Amino acid sequence: MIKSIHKLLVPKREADFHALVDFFDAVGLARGESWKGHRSQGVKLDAPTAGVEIGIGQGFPQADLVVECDSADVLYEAAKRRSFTVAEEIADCEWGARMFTLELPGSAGRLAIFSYNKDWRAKPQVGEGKLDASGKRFAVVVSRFNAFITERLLGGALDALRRAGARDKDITIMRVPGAFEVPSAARGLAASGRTDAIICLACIIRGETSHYEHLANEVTRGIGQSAQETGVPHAYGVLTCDSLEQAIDRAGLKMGNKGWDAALSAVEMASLRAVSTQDSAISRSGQQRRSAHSKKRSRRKS
Ligand code: INI
Repeated sequence: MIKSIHKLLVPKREADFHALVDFFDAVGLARGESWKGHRSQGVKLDAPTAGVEIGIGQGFPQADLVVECDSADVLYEAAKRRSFTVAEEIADCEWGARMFTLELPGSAGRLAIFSYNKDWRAKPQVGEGKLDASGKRFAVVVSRFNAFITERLLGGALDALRRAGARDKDITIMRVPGAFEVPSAARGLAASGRTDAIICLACIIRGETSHYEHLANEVTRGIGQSAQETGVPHAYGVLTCDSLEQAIDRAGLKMGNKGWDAALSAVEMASLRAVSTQDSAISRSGQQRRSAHSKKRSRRKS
């Protein structure tokens, strides 16, 4: 059974290696495992799904690698801000998408980035949030207990918010003593009406006693209750771990950064909230993605 697919990039110069890692980081791929040995080093950057798409005919992107994202326009702006080399400007595609192409650092080829338009008629109505934080206000409640971990979660969350387009002036950070204080602080912020979503960050590590269970249950219940009663999305970035090692893995090492994940959930839920309060804006999207060409074919049939 195949377990994964890897597109291998092996630039000649170390500077290009770092530029490529930075590039794919900026484009929004998630940091996976990395290694450094005597003869080589490497980093894996993961996408939620990957596969081989085989096509024939015309209209395909001229690129060595193609990624689909939520909003090509948002990523295009981010790429410009980072001064990446744009090979093809963003444009509408005949197969119902927006797409642009970037040169990869170190002459490693080209990357095409696209997002499907949300106006395709033949789909069921599905409300879906975008990973676009522009114009939205966020609050991050972060526990000082286990600060070694929670500061890393905070770093991941801020990075994700900024990359999704949030401005620093629209982000409030509230530090609290421990996980137990997170729900009440979040509740106060939600009630203020000045935030579109709240990101709750803490780290609870199992000890010898049942303290852990009580604390974890209460914090989870409190955050959920605040979200449900105020209607303001709360993202759950609380690590509940058996050991410090497990926590470290989830704060930027092997298992990604849960602060980053929570921030993106907050962005999506803030956007979904905006969508669900305007019925007419519910996008007609979300059906299983089909390839560009199968879409085009079915369009022609209809
Ligand atoms: N707070 C945490 O955030 N994580 C923990 O693991 C933890 N443990 O194990 O005790 C913890 N305790 C402090 C608690 O959250 C409150 O701040 C404290 O009890 C004061 O109300």
